[in-house]
Amino acid sequence: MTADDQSDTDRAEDRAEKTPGDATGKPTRADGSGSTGTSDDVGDEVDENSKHEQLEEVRENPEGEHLTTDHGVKVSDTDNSLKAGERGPTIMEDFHFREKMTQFDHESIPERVVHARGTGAHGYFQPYEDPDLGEYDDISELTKAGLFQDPDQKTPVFTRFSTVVGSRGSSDTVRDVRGFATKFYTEEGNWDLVGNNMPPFFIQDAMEFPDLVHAIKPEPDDGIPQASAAHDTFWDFASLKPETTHMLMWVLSGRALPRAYRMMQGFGVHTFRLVNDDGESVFVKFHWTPKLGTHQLVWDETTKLWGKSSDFNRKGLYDVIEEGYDPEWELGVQIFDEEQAEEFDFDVLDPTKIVPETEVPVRPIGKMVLNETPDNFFAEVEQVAFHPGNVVPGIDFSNDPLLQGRLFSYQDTQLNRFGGANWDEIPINRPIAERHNNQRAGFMRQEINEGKVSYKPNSIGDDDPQEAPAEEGGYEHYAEKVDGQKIRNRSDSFEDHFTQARLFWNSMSDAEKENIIGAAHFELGKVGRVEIRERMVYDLFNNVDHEFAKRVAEGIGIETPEEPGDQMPTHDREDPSLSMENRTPDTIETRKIAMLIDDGFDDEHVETLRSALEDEGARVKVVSKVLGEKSGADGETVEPDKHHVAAASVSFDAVVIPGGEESVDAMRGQGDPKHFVAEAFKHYKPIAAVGEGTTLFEDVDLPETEIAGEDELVTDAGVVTCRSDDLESFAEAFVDAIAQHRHWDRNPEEVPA
Ligand code: HDE
Repeated sequence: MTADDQSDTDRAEDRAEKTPGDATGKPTRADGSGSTGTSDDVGDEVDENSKHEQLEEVRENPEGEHLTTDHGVKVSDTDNSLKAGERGPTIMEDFHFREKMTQFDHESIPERVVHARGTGAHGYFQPYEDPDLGEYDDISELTKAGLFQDPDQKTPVFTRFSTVVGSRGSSDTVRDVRGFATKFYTEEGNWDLVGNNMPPFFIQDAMEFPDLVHAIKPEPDDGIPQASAAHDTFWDFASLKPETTHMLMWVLSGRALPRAYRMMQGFGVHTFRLVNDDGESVFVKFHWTPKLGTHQLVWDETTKLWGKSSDFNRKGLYDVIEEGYDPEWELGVQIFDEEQAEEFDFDVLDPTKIVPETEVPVRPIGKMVLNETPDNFFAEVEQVAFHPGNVVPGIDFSNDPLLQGRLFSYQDTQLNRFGGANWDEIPINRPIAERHNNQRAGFMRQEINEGKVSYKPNSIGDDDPQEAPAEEGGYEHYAEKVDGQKIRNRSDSFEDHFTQARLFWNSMSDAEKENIIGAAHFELGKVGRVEIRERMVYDLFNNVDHEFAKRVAEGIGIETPEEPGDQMPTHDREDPSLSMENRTPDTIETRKIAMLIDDGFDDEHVETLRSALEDEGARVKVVSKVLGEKSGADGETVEPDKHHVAAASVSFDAVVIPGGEESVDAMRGQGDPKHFVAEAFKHYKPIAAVGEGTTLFEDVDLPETEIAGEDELVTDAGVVTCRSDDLESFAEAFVDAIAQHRHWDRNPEEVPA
């Protein structure tokens, strides 16, 4: 079943199944009282369902009900405004018209100034049970944060993924950093881990952020281009700020074109602190590692997706959850203390640097599973508001000047988006931990606080609510000693901008290097001013790697540099964890496979392939020229999921052509299946054909590719063809080819797709 055809009722039932409830589907409290949870009564019994229970209180379902006004009056006619006579003017008295139109006029709120385009899902976080998986048993020595302590406890989360630059309606698959923000509703309050899918950042100080964003956003005079860095102002800024170099290498790589949100790493970026019960602290970097591997799209594919499936990543997340494949990430930490930090050849407070995994390995400490899509995109995804300053006891900040600036900006930006300070009361933002304070007022106050006093100290209300000492869970900031002169300056320890950019370059495979060069050709090729292209190559890239700089120069019409730049480091260090090719687990779970058929398909081929692929967790979609039942040569029938006008190879991970003379002959006479195969080949995707299906591959003429002869099974650079009866071996070879994701050892340049 696809997301499109699952009704709201089914989804309500799904939720009721996931949430312990009574016969009406409404969740009941763990104590069986049936009362819906408010922030105050969920209290200390946090489990996977705690947030659902709280949200249930505000869920509304119109099934079988009358239409009413916002004030609960039943409406008799919602199509005709109240008029003085059938052909007369509309009357002011029409309260239903005024309410309906006022609501509509105010439907939009300011979009996020960055990260406007995104999607989100609910789920849970759970510490790992098995100490063998890491140093789980040590975590209480490192942090007192409650959510990490009990392997039986599941903490509810809401995660929002986003692009950064584009506006709310822009395409999903642009070249950009992706946001990866998670709100953990812990019993000690909300913790927001507001990260990205790349571990360094462009700039070192929050003061530079407005300039960075102004440079990368559409240019202020003509408002062009949308959702793209490929224009003069961005590269002008970058070329004058060598500190951007390391991040630019990531942005030019496949990391900026994620295949899916569920196939993307996440990083907290900054160095944070963990603090234990004794007030001792260590530094920490947070990492999310997707269970399904880290995978990318290719550039030509992404640009086609802008038109054919501009919601590609949004729909991808929604569909897999609705189809029952709940994506999972492992949370890991890199832990190091101040002494170790001093030994590194970079400053851990500098957010343009990573802590290489070759220096400090990542320890797995738990997992996050996303298992429920939102019901109301606006109320949940649009209104969720993150803030890196939302931390719980046991998690603390470092002095990273970018992080310090963020601690102001996020609180401030919500005032603009929500028009008031009570955004934390909106259901999706509201903690499940108890909360009591002396705030009572402001726009859209939701809570009705009892009692006479709203100040401290007070004697009238026994001085409640009381401050909590650390032993009772009160948040105490880590008592770091700070002593210095007021100074507006950059530390010398932030000066080296090229060592890690070179580490990244060295760690790439040949194919990844070619992708980076191709991306630089596109991005800088869109820059009109030659001096900007020159600065990028001579001042930045030539200080990363001389060969790289020469290759970029060759494609953008500037002289190639003769010598390496004066600041080019000479090290040849590599960190294997940086290459996505080393992050390809042996699984095809959730991959979307197109099976192209027409009437007269080989029934056995279709049946065997479908079950072999689905057994491995792939999602098989049948594509045909038109919708409506197709009959196999032996009489089986299949209902296609998509027809040619609505299906494109770019929406799939792989394609397979089963045999059946009549079916294949029909497709050989159609342009779309041939284009489908050629395009998938061009994008390095696994493609497979069996029996007569192989003749379609011969028509397409795939360069330098061996196709199976009589009785053969051949795999050549991800092209699997079979003319033997051994369907099982064919399916196995295809599954292996899909698991590799993309086949870079292919030469698709001549393919005209
Ligand atoms: Fe953000 N960022 N940011 N950012 N950021 C916002 O907050 C900001 C930075 C990140 O899904 C805004 O609610 C400053 C780094 C994500 O709702 C805003 C600086 C990282 C999201 C803001 C940074 C991020 C945001 C816009 C430099 C990775 C989307 C709307 C000092 C660690 C969260 C909003 C969501 C959103 C400011 C840099 C990640 C304006 C000033 C570094 C994932 O407050």
